[in-house]
Amino acid sequence: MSYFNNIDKIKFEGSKSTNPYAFKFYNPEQKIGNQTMEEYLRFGVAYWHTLTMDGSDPFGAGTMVRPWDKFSGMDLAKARLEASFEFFEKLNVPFFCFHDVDIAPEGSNLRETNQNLDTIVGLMKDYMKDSNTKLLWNTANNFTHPRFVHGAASSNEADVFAYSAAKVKKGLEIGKELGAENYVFWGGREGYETLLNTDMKLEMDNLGRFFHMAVDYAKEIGFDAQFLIEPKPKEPTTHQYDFDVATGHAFLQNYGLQDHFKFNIEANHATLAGHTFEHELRYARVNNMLGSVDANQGDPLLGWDTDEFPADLYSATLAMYEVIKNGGLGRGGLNFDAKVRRGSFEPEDLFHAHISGMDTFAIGLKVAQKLYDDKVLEDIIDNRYKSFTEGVGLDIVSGKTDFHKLENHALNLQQIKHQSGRLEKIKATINQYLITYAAE
Ligand code: XUL
Ligand code: CO
Repeated sequence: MSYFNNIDKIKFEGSKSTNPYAFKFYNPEQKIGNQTMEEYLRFGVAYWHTLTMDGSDPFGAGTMVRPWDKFSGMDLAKARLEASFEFFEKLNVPFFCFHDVDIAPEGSNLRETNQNLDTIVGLMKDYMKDSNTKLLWNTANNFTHPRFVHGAASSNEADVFAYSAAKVKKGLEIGKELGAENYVFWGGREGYETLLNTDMKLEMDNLGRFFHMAVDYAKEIGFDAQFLIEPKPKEPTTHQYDFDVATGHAFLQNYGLQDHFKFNIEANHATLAGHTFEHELRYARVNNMLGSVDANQGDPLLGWDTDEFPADLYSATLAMYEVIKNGGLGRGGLNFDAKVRRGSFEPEDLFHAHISGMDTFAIGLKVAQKLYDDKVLEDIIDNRYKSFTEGVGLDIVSGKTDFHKLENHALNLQQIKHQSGRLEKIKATINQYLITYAAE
């Protein structure tokens, strides 16, 4: 059966095309540096937003009109699965991602839930045989069900810790079965609401134990995916243990886990943490911890995790600059953890949203590559820090000085010479590159 029968395969038609069902900037075969756009961008569809969720928000019911609405239970799961591969194929997208509960309904107990998962995963494997779309990552939803009311691996209830472990164990088995490139841990309820009833030390220690057990089990079954922590500062909990990349990095180091994980960085989570997207990417990159990206954007006027499709060219350019400097995303990719607005309820909006997101990041990639090739930011930064390449600066960075010598240097200074940061000039250059190279 066809779910999107009025839409054909989306092709690249160039920046002048007026066809809404065409890529204007994303040309999968175009070489950027030494990789094709498809290889560089590694786009993924988020199953939950595109196939599963219905557009409900804390104030209103679902609005989405979907061709699979008439089904329920396992029939609904099967219909969504069939629709998903039609969607991936028509969008020509290389990857997808899912939580366990996105693809199969929970049963009345864990055994039944696992049986449902087995059925769908078996079918999914068959679809994947005839498809170019691969699994970027899967994960366990350990936050929606009421059993996770006090957390999952950081719950006060040991039974919930065990239940969460069982779900991740199953997730790792599924990831192996489907050849997932990565496995994601987003600690939706791994945090706390109030310290008044919370043993913070035990919760964090347990979370550390949980991650070690996951690493051990993946090794035991020979699942070699890259493990990713997805930081988020709040929502649903008030305080989350993986607040941002820096906090997550410190956590991993505290618990001896830093060699087993990288980060999956989401733009909207960065904003919620009071950072820019590029800050989080840079922090991860310079610490060799950049693994993958959840490409979306927030609404600064609302301030919550609105998970909008990315359309901000400036932000996408600065994000892709970090990806290029990282030498690409390796086994990671750009997963659209993004949903169409509640008012964009027709199935065709799913295509418009993804086309727009893919074109946005294609422009970001092209412009960032040109900035990189022309060493626009490199030259500015090299020049700005040149005091550390000679004299006292070189002594500082090569560890050849101490407070005595530095005091002596400072006492003998006649005058400190500053140079302008030239921020306005830099921004004008970035605008010039955006306008000039977006469509090349
Ligand atoms: C929630 C979020 C999740 C993770 C996977 O804000 O981003 O969907 O990406 O659990
Ligand atoms: Co996400």
